[in-house]
Order: sequence, then C-alpha cells, then structure tokens
Amino acid sequence: MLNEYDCWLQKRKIASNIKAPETVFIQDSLSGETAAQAVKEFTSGIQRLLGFLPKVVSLPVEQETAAKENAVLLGLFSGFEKYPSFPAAALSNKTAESFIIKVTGAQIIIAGADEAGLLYGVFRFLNLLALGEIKDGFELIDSPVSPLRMINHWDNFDGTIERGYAGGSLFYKDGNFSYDRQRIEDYAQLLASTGINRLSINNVNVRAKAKLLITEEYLKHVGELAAIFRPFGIKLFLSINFGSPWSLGKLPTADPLDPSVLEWWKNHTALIYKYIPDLAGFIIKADSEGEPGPFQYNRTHADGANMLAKALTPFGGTVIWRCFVYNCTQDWRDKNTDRARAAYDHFMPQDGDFADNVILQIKFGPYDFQVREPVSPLFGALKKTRHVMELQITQEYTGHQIDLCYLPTVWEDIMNFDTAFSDTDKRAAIKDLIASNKKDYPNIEGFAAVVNVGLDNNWCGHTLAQANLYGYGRLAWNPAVTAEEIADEWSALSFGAGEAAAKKVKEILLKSYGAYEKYTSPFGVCFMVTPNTHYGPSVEGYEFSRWGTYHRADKDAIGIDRTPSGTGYTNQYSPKNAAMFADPSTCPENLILFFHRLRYDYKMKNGQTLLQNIYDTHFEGYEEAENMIKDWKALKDSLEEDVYKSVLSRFEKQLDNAREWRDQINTYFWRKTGIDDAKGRKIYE
Ligand code: GCW
Repeated sequence: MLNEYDCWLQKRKIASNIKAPETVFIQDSLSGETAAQAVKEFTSGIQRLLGFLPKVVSLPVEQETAAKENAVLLGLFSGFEKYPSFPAAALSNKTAESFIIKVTGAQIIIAGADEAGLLYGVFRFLNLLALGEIKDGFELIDSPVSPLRMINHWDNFDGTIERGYAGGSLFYKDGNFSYDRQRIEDYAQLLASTGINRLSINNVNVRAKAKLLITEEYLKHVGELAAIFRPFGIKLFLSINFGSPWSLGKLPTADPLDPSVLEWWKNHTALIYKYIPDLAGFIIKADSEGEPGPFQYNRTHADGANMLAKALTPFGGTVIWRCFVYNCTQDWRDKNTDRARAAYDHFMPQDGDFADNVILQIKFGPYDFQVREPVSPLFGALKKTRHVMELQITQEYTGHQIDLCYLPTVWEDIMNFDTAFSDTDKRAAIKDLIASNKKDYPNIEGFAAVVNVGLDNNWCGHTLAQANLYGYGRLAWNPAVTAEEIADEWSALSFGAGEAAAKKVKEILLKSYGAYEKYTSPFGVCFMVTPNTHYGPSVEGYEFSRWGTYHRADKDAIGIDRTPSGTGYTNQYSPKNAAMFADPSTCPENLILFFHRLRYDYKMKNGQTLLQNIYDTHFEGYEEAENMIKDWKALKDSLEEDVYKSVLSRFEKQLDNAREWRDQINTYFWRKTGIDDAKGRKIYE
C-alpha cells in the first residue's frame, strides 16, 4: 500500500536479510549537521523499514569495534584507517560525496568521503534494504558522476509556479515567503535521498516583486530556507535579474562594463552573503524572452557573466548563465532565421571567454523541451567553458502531469547520444562526457532540471510522476543508469518490492513515453501544441507566431530543411553527425522532420509513406493510452483507493487528450492531402 506523500520513502515493514542493526556507533569526530542528519536518517529509516529505533553510541575514532555484533558503524573514510576490514579502495577514494556500504556478518559499515557522502550512503543503504538487496557480504563503493545535480524552481512570489502542475509554491504565497517548515524538510529529505545537491528557489523570470528577493527584507527568509536545506547537503542558488542595478540600485544603467555597476553588484553580493554565507551563487536568464541582459548595452554574454562572477568570487560563488537565447520576435515569413541554431551561434564563438566560476546552463535540445529534439550541438563542442545540461521534469510539453509520460525514457536516449567529436577517444556519448570540470575538455559538469513539485499532497499532481523526480536524481548521480533500472527501483520502493502492483506499474511507466510521443508529435515535428498553455493539440498554433517554431506543412510536404541546403543547422554538429543528420536515409527517423522537409509520399524505413506513418502513430498512440487505463484498472484491488482513483481520473483525461491529438492531427493531414488511411480507420473530415 502506498502513502503518496511519502513518495519512494514509504513506511513499510520489510522482510530483511540481515540481522537487525540494534546499535549505531558513530565516530565521535563527526561534528557537522550533515553527519547528524545522516545519523537521524539512518535511525528513522530503520524504524520505518524494520520497526524499531536503534540505539546511538558515540565512539572514539581509534576504537576498533569491528567485532561488535549487530552493530552499524557510521563515519568518514578517514576515521576507518585503522579498521583492518575497511576496503583500501575506499580509503584512497577522494571523490567528494562518495560513500561505501559494507556488510559483514552482523556488522554494517556506512562511510562517506565527507559528511554528504555519508548521508548519500545512508539513503542508498535504506533504499537497498527496502529493495531486499542488502545481505551478508554486500559491498558498494559509489561516487556521483556529476558534481552538479541541481533542481530549478520556477516559483513566483505570488505563490504560482510557471509551468507548475501540482499546486502552489512550497515557498511563497501572495507576494511573500510562506512555507511549512516540516514540508520543506520533507522535501529536502526527498531530494537528498536521490542525491540532489543544489537548488534554485525562484523563477528564472525575475519579474515584479520577485526582484526584491535579494533585498534585506526577504534575504532573512532565504537564510532560513538555506538553513533547512543545509543539513541535507543542499545549497541554494538565487535567480537574479540582470537589470537589478537600475531597478533596485537606481543606477542609470546595468551595463556590465560600467565600473559603478560592478561596484553595485559587489556590495549587493556582500549583503546577500551576510544572510546566506554558503549560497552557491546566482542563476540568470539574460537576453532571453524579454529578460534584460548585456545585449542592451552592446556587450557580450561573457561580459555580463564575468562581471557577476567577479562579484561572487570573494565568496566562492558561481554564476549559472542560461543559454536559452534566441530571437523571440521572429517574423514567420522569414525563412532564413532558424531558432534551432541560436544557442550555438551565440555561445560557441565565446568558448573560452567565460570566467572560471561561470557555468553555462544549456537546454538539452536546441528548441525548448519538446517531446523529441536532437541533443544540442553545444555538447561535445564546447571545450573551454564549464557547462551543464538543463532538463525539464515538470511536464510543460509532455502532458502537464495529467498524461503519464515517464521522462527517463527520453533522458536515456539523450545520455546515449554520441556527439562523435572524437574518432580516437571513444568517450564521446553524453553520458561519458559527464564529469568534473577539466581544462580544455568537453566535460559536462552535471545537470539542472525544472522541477515538477508543488503543494499537492502527492507533490507531483500525478502520483506516477514522482518517478520522474526520483529518476532525475538517480540519473544526475549516474547518467549511465537506464530508464528501466530506474522504473524498477522506483516502482518497487513505492509499491513494495516483489509486489505484483510494482511490476505492473513499471510496465506502464515504460510504455508511457512512446505512447505520448506517438499521439502528439512523432518524428521530431515539434510545437503542434496549444500556444501558451502547451497542453493539447493546435496543429498550426505556432505557425504564424513570433516564436520561431514552425513546421510549414502544406499540401505536399512538411518540416524544415536544416541541412546545408536549408538553414545549415546540421553543420553545427561534429562532421560525422552533421553528415548523419543531413541525409534522410541516415537521420534517425524519430527526428526526421526536425532536420528535413519531406513530401508526404516519402518512403520511411518500414516501407510505408510518411503520411501513412503519421496516421499509424496517432492511431497506435491512442490505443496505447487505452491500454494503460486497462492495465491500471487491473490494479484496483491492490491499491489504496485514493491513489487508484486519482491516477485513474488522470488516465481518463489523458485518453480524452490522446483522442483530440489523434483526430486533430489525422484530420489536418487528411484535409491537406486528401489521401485516405491505407487501413481504412476513421478519420474525421
Ligand atoms: O519553455 C519556455 C517556457 C517559459 C520559460 C522558458 C525558460 C521560465 O514556456 O515558461 O520561462 O522556457 O526556460 O526560460
């Protein structure tokens, strides 16, 4: 049975394969609040899963207690040097946040390279215990592959959330901070349990009153929030507005090269750090969709970012600078401007110009979190600039947490994308490029993702959308984890390891992305969605708008030619990928309409025309949505009634949505072409 508020940290008595760890010995040198949190998580976790509260005893570091029965030892690697049974591999592991779990007889050791590592070790141990994987002889040494594992909130000061589908903000209401301390702590626990270590707490569109967030009146609240997240190893970022020197400081300009502007930021940053001494830094959306930025002063992004970096340097802070920069006032008549080119065209020429404490944040694809986009050509190409990949957990274009859409499916594809920048070094897939920053190397330092949580009791609106939040944390920790492994873990943690319901839910999750893609916009066509809300079909909703997202369907053909004979976007990729994408016969078919303008009678690999494939996918996608409901209904007797019903009602709405998509798309193309479905299914006239 599932208590939806608890997500994957269910209170559920499990059958354990190990002796009950009755006493917890902690190294007496552990003094920090993250270590204290780790101990607390361990004891409460044992109570949650095994039904008793272990006794906690402090232990001098040098005391050998390896022989103690039914004991757990929690500490840092450094404190275990004298323990003969402690694996040497862990002692030499200096990677921050790593941990070891080792079970021998009745003794369990959980140790971290640092306190955060210990906390992650405890959470992993508890999950593995719940999954039935902890047994005598178990040993795991693990380190995060990505140093930066960040969550972005797009929460507004009035309590709404931009692109939020799970209730109001956890942090704000009616123009002020307003939060339930316990709820924030529970949230921090959920995030830390998946390995998240950074969090931005306000929308990147810093508008109206949100500009005041960095003034003294509100900074004290930011300080209070930072204090709640701190024991969980989570540091905060603040979204800031580039125009602050004039909007807040009343300076005549925000020109990054004007000395008075730098001076203002230096003083103001010092003020911010008075309240939050360990603030991780600033995140900024500049020159993007109306937000101010250096372009207003004829300065470059590097000028803007480096100025802020200077202000943050004395405090060890970082600037995260978003690359979502494109012309959002395009004329649809203009076929020469290609929005897909924008991020690369703006940022690639500046590779190497950014200060050491600047990190570029790049959306995974060149557009905007569409159901299927190619991976941004900046990945693998940038070599001298620190950068991270931005994903979207909140389902802006993927069904608003009404439709089930298990995102790790597409994230896995992204991780496996081979940037093909190196013929000699095989480490060229995205998942192989995730690593710490190294000079002159195309490493991606990790991930940021727009979160899907709000005040709803189940956090995510759709209970099964919790899998996306969990999945993001797991994948940010280790991008080589597969969608199936994550689905397996999450379903078992949530619905009970070995339960039939867990198995079924896993299957449903794994089918959901494909279904959504099929009934909405297969073949990488993008933006056939209702303008502004981004839920439901509107085939030409963006055709004559200013956003640069067109498919240009006419009676014969559809898609944008992005090859060298078109916009030339394909040339932003490595030569191997440029050639692969530019040729329709080698371009992956799930992206073919992103790269090519094709006639409806173009023969796809299955021998059918493009048009017939459009019809087929939409009929199939709808059927798959129907099947998901059937699968869910079969679980009626094994689930909590409230969970069963709330998910069922979402599946019902999803089916309506799938029907609209299927019929509007099919009718649209039938009207354009007058060509019937070869299989004679119903297409409305
Ligand atoms: O996709 C667009 C969204 C905006 C968002 C923007 C961004 C925060 O529709 O709501 O603004 O992306 O990423 O900045």
